[in-house]
Amino acid sequence: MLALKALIFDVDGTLADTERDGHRVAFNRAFEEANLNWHWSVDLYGELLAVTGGKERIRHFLALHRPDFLQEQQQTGDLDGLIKNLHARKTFFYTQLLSEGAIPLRSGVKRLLDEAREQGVRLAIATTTTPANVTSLLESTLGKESIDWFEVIAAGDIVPEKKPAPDIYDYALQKMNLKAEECIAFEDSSNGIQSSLGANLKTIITQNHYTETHDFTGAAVVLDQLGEPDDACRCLAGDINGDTYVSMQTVKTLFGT
Ligand code: XBP
Ligand code: MG
Repeated sequence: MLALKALIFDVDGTLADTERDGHRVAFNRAFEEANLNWHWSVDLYGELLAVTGGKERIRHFLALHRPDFLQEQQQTGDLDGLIKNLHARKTFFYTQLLSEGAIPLRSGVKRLLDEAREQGVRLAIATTTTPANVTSLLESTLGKESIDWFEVIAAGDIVPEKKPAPDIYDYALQKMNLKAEECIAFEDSSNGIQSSLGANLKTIITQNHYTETHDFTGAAVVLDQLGEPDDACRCLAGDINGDTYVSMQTVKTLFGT
């Protein structure tokens, strides 16, 4: 059995609850600024999350909810250009929200990162979001120097296929020169776990409001959060041997089972 060498984290929904009050709000600001009468409510956004990637999500929205607009743009407009510009503005609004401190890390994330670093366990990120969003989140929650805590930040369009394809995890593993059997992934969604399992990674799930009905078959454990000594986690599938929060010891025990 190989030793645990690295933790690989998803970002949105896993490190922080970014979707409802971050990405969603930023998309709406970009739509408003462009005088488009599109508004993504909390419920609608939950449905649109079926598709990963912001540009892909806008296209998915148009196909489902503005088919005439989509058709017209495809025939006579510059759909790719429109989506690219809207998405660039959305990234601007999102990183602005983060820099204002709008989104905190989830319970237990900072503690577990600190513990892993103390133990010399390597860290990486594998996400579909835009690279600028990751650095912005890390800087606003953990400080500028935290970017260097992560050996690889695999993000966005760097791979041909976004999650649920395994490409982004395969890319991170390749960059770290590690085997999947030496790492463990942290995810929050069914697209995320399909991606990590597709890369043969053992996966710990911390679900959230948007993902509580997702299928997490194959997860090492499904929790409501990593938790803290004074903020216990709940086990929703599998178990962590009576632990009340996820420490590196918990991760190592799950990794070995
Ligand atoms: C996250 C995403 C991202 C964000 C938006 O999924 O799907 O698209 O919602 O970011 P995961 P961008 O947590 O599975 O990586 O607009 O930058 O794509
Ligand atoms: Mg996620």
